[in-house]
Amino acid sequence: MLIAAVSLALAACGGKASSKSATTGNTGGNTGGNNLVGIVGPGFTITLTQGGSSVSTLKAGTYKINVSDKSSMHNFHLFGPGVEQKTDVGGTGTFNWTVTFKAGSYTYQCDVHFASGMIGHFTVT
Ligand SMILES: [Cu+2]
Repeated sequence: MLIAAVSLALAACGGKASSKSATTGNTGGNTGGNNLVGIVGPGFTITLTQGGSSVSTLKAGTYKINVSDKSSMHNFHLFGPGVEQKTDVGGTGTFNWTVTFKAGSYTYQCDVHFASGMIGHFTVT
């Protein structure tokens, strides 16, 4: 009886969480809200995603960014109005940044290889 009730509760929760995830683009692994994921390396790639999709526009506000720097020859550098955050080129690791975006244009890049295409842009409105 108790087990059945718990299973029902879990099933109800699961359904709710997945429908919320679909509408907000939440990555699910974080606490919810404005969560972004930045990854650079191990190859010559750099990405910034929200809910698995590349970020092209965002609403102004405060965001949490989980950054994974997977290469000691690249870095993840995010900059724009009021924001200046970067990892070390020679280092690796995962980092949690909290940033506040204002209306304007933002860039994320590898400082060594942006001219080779390791660069992305998005607009905050
Ligand atoms: Cu690089």
